Amino acid sequence: MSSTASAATGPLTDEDLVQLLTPAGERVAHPEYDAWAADLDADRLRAMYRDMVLTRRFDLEATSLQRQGELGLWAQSLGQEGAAVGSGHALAPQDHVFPSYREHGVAFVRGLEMTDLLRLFRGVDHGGWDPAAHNFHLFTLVIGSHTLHATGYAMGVQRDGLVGTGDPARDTAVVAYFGDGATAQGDVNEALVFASVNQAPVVLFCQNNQFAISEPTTRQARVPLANRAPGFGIPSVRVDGNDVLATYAVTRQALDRARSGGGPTFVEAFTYRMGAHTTSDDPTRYRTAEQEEHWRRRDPIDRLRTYLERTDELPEVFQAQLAAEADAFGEHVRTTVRGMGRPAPSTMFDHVYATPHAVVDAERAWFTQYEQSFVDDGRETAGGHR
Ligand SMILES: Cc1ncc(C[n+]2csc(CCOP(=O)(O)OP(=O)(O)O)c2C)c(N)n1
Ligand SMILES: [Mg+2]
Repeated sequence: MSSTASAATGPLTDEDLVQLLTPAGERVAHPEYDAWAADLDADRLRAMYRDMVLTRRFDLEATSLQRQGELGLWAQSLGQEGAAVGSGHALAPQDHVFPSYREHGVAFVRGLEMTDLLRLFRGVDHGGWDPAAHNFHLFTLVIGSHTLHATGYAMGVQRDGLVGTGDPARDTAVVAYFGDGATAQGDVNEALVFASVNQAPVVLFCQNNQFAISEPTTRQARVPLANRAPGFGIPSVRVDGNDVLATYAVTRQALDRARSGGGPTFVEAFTYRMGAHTTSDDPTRYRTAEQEEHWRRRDPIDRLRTYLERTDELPEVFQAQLAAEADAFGEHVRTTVRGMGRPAPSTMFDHVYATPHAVVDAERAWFTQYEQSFVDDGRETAGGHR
């Protein structure tokens, strides 16, 4: 891959990455994956461009809302929109997604009400939406644990006879998204064992954004992360995650294999977390401005925009409409979040379990008493903690 060739070796090498679009926005041929991107006409590419732009707008609004005290925390997906939107577009309606906490672009493509994602980060509920509404399961913050849930779910799909029937509306795949750091967790390795021996219809999609908080991928592996999968008997592929076309093509092939009964695939989407780990993190403490600039020049949105401009497929009217749509969307996000209010702290006990639970009841009773210790004659005491 000469166009982005770097001196990096080991887990950061870019020599074997599947790429269909160079950082300069040039379409390059690929003997295997061109066929998997052949259905991407100009309309579809503009739709992908729109999804990336609106995902980024959502992400930036959420970051601002955290800074204004409206959210407790936010995990940005800045720079990873290509990997999320490309893979999201490859999904069929009946496929199931098990995200970690940075898959905002996949949520957008699946059609979620995006402000629902922010309820968890505002602390107004435990992070719930109906997973069955869009086959998009809940965000998982316990690193890697959901790869087991996804693999188990895929084994269930298999047992329900929803794999390899040849009916494109019936055959179902499951995809689990996780980070580079997660590949070092026991849970992910156990998921790889179960996925392999059961030939489960699951795509294990690793977003290698080069960091697990401050820990670079070079501290997690000496070889590309995708190299781990063949040891479990799972085929793997490394893709340029900032190339939305290539990510689409690679994921489409992997999902097709899963749905048709060909078993699991491990996809490593090589990308870069352009923002901080979360709003609580300061990446200037552990990486250089030069490195950030290097990756800023590989921005996935710029890359597709350049390609569409080069091919004369991005009319000004489309750009203007998209800018207006992004502004309206931003306004919607801000208004909705501010309208979520601040429920009484005691409501945090309400939906921990579906049925009454002795431990939760005891904690609620203790908390109620504690809260009341700040109240004097029906009025809050001066210096009360609220
Ligand atoms: C089991 C577990 N261990 C540790 C943590 C703390 N933690 C939160 S995010 C994170 C880094 C995860 O890195 P990676 O898997 O690369 O995902 P990324 O945040 O880069 O998307 C860690 C260690 C956690 N949430 N869960
Ligand atoms: Mg990471």
